[in-house]
Amino acid sequence: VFDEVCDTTGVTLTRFMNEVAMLNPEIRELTTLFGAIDTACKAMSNLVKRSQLPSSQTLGYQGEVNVQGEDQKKLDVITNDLLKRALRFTGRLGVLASEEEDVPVDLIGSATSDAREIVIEEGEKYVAVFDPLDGSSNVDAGIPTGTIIGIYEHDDSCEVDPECLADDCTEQEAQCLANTLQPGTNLVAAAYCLYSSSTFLALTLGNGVYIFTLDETLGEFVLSKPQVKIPEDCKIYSMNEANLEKWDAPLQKVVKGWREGTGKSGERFSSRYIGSMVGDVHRTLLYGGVFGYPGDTKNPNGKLRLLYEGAPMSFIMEQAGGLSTTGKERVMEITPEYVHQRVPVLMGSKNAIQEVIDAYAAE
Ligand code: P6P
Repeated sequence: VFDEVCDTTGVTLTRFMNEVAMLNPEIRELTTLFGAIDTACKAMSNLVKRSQLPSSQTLGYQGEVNVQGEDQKKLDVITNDLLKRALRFTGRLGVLASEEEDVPVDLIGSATSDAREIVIEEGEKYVAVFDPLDGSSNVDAGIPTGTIIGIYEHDDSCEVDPECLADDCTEQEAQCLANTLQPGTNLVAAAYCLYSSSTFLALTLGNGVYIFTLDETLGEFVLSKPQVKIPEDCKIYSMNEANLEKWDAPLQKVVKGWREGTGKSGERFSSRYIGSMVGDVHRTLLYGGVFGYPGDTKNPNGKLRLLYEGAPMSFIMEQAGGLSTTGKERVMEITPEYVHQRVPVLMGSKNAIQEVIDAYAAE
């Protein structure tokens, strides 16, 4: 369906979504959400760019610590509120969860200070999970940063009695009722915005990956790469090698093989790592390679969050013909037990990731 109408580069994201909605009426509400994401990404791109001006009020720290225990930069808070507002006013979302929020945020109020305040309005069809500004600590150095978004449908699989919302929901019960504990295989859409040499918006609705580039003269995202496919072979790996000695033995073996040219491909790989997931994943998607944040002896589940980093990026990677694994299982098949759960991630070119999977299977 998409190919006939949406492979023409230059088409704007607005027109792309309108044509997809015309051909697929059942996902019309989903395309409305992307109108909000389109606007929010343009606004966040502008905020990131202007944050380095002396006159900017968005520099520095908010003076708060978020649920991750990280010093919240002003930009983290501003972009989180911006994206929350943009999504909220579509009226299409029942709940959303963000890296910067400690529990899923109802759309009626602001961030719920207590899980019991989650209000799930009947009729809202979607749940959004997002990291509003991943890699924000890089902004002050002018290194690319990005926004990661996953969209789930409300599923009524949660057996918790909603009555508990009135008085004594545990956080897990609230997360269950908020439908934010779904595996990546339930994602209906995923997207990232990359604030770099250009501003890019990559998305999948489950039928391939489309990359749009912001044309600032038009003020519109225009389709620049339809039906993106990641090269099956590659010669790039992208991980924080300072942790190598703490990785699992099978992974150490494979990475050393890539370094020395003694791996399956016989090729000697180069290392490229900017320490900003969206930038590293975007390069991996286009040039081929393996991006990873593996688990190690200090952090067995690595650093990246399953719900709003690992799963949405894995969906995009798989839709582009790549693979995404923890080494032992497919990232998209893991059901989160809590909203900020971390997950080891190794994603990218099919043949290189298969080499990792085989090494773990052989241990
Ligand atoms: P390290 C940024 O802080 C981030 O969450 C991801 O964007 C990035 O891939 C990773 O952490 C970098 O972590 O430990 O290598 O600095």
